[in-house]
Amino acid sequence: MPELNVNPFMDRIIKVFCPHVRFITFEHFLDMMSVFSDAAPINVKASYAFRIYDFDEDDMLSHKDIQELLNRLKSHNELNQNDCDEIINYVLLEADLDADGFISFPEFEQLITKSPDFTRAFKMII
Ligand SMILES: [Ca+2]
Ligand SMILES: [Ca+2]
Repeated sequence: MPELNVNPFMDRIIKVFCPHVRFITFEHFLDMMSVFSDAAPINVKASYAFRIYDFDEDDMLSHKDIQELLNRLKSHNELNQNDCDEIINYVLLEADLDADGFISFPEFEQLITKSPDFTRAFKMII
């Protein structure tokens, strides 16, 4: 699976899909592939994406989580810190409906369902 080896989220993907094993089994692999396929319901994709992006696993996406997400993508994109801050602020503004500074799963899900580009973006990032 060469494309998984270069994936910047590989450690998170393994953690989310196979939390108790050290190696990916074939069953886990099939699970992963079914989530990444077009047929998977958007709420299933959203739930996996949320857990993958919640790097400190506190069930909230914070400024720090989004920064980490962007850091991992940086090797693929030319982003400076100003661009990152702008993106983070924009994402929080769009998604943080109750303005507590964090994106909860319901807020994330809502962001995802109103964004038609999400499925494509998810397949691209993961
Ligand atoms: Ca978090
Ligand atoms: Ca919130």
